[in-house]
Formats: sequence, structure tokens, C-alpha cells
Amino acid sequence: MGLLIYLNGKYVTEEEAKISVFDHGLLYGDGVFEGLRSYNGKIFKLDEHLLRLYNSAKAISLEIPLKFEEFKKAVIETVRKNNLKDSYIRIVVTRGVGDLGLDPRKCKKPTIFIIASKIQLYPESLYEKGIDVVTVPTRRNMSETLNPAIKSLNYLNNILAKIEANNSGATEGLILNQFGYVSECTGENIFIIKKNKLITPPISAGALPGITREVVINIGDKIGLEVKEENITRYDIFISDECFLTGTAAEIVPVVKVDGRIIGDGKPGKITLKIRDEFHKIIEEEGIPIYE
Ligand code: PXG
Repeated sequence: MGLLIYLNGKYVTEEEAKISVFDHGLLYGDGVFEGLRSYNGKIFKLDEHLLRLYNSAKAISLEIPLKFEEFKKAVIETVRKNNLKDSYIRIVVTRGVGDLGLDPRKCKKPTIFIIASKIQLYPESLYEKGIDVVTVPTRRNMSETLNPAIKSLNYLNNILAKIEANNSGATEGLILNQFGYVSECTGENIFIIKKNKLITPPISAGALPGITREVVINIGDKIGLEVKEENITRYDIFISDECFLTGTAAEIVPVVKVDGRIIGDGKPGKITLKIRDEFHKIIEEEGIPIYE
């Protein structure tokens, strides 16, 4: 059975869920998106993801023609209509249909679609063994050009980095900014642990304000770590005790090798595993119920 997709206010089948070749989301990557999850019939951090969506839209002067609460209902309804309990939800808002010029004023109505689908889980071995990461040659977009804090449809910077990581046989690619400081990975934020300190690069280093990142910062506080948002270099990662990545899809993934250097003792770190446990408790407890 196919999925039911929210498209501009209607729920349509996968076959019917088509958008125009004149949509500027496709022609220019002019739009914004979100990826979120539901766990056991509850949508995790729905308000936070929608807030980031509205902020991204505001930053590109795209007015979303739905009120926040209406959007929230549409997301919940999309998951409900597909009878999903554990799902991956993709929200996309594009500038809409225009002409072949890039002037967004020609686009009268944004296109909105929401896909709720089964979640493709990462293999368990990834979490047990930890992953290897390499630094990629492609640098992070400068915030003065396209600010990486905007979750826009223009993801080529990340995709180039992903291709380079793939080419070198690593699981993930570490992206540095133009100053050589660490930004994040291609679709995850990065954390290191040194002694009792939990450190992640600031948003100004070219990181996305990740929702999972925020949850982990709060967990760090709660379990008594000294949490710091500060610039880090590759060297800081090499000499860290533990390292891990965070993101909606991957959750919390231990990193055991970076550019050929073994991190800590080469196994997922104790504090990383503790944070993962705490994270799993939070996703069990929190969330907006879908079926009520
Ligand atoms: N950094 C970047 C560049 C991202 O795109 C994250 C960090 C993690 O943020 P959250 O809010 O998820 O903790 C992201 C978001 C996918 C997919 O299909 C995932 C993301 C982006 C694009 C695609 O799994 N992650």
C-alpha cells in the first residue's frame, strides 16, 4: 500500500503527489525543509522542528501560508492517515511555481508537502562498534553567503561533502569552515568529550541548530558535565576522550576514528553511551500524541 501525502492542503496518493517542473524548489533549491520522527505514536520535538522551519523560511523571506497550529495539525494528521507509530517525517515548503527567471516575486503560492514514511533504521553494528569519520576537502558555506543555520533545499554543500566521504570509504564526512574550525558532519552535529567537558561547535562555526544537539546539551547539564559551545579544531577531536554525532535520523552515533586517529580506546565511550541511554528515556517520555 502506498503512502498518503499531504500536498497543499490535500491528502493524495504517491502517484498523485506531483509538483510542477516550474516549482522554484526544484529549479533553484528555493525552499526550506525539516526532518523529524515519531516514536511509539508520539511526534518528537514537533514544536521545535516547526519553529526551525518557520525561522528558516523567515530567513529566506518565504511566508508560509499556514499558521503554526494549522501546520502542526497537518503534520499530525499526515502521520495518522498513514497509521504509523514509528516514522520519519519530511516537511518541505518551496517558493512555489514561478517562471524560468529566479525572481521569487513571480511565485505566488508556496508549495507545501509532508511525507510520513517508515523509518529506515541504521544497522545496530554502527552503534556497537562506532563509526569512522574523515575530514572532507569541501568547506562549509560561509554564513555571509548561504548561512548553514538555514535548513534550505539548497543542500549541495552537504551533498558534496557526503560524496567525498563516500569516496574515501568513511561512514561520515567532517566539514570545516573557512577558518579551519569544525562545523559539523554532512547531516549530523558533532560533540567531543574531554575529561568532564562536553563540547560542541557553536552555530556561528557553521553548524545547524540541531534539535538533537539541543537535547544532548540539556542531557549533558543534567548528568553533571560541563557543557561548552566553543570552536574546536581537528586536533581537539584527535585528542578527545570520546566523540559522537547527533541527528534526528541517526540519533546518537559514537565516533571511534577520525582521519585515521583512534579516538579514546577505539570503542564507543562510556559517557556517550550514558547520554544515549538518557536520550532513549526522553524519547519514550516526551512527544505529541498522534492517536488521541
Ligand atoms: N546538521 C545538518 C547539516 C543537518 O542537516 C543535523 C545537523 C541534525 O539536526 P537534527 O535537528 O536532526 O538533530 C541535520 C539534520 C536525512 C536527513 O534524510 C537528515 C538531516 C538532514 C538532511 C537529511 O536523514 N539532518
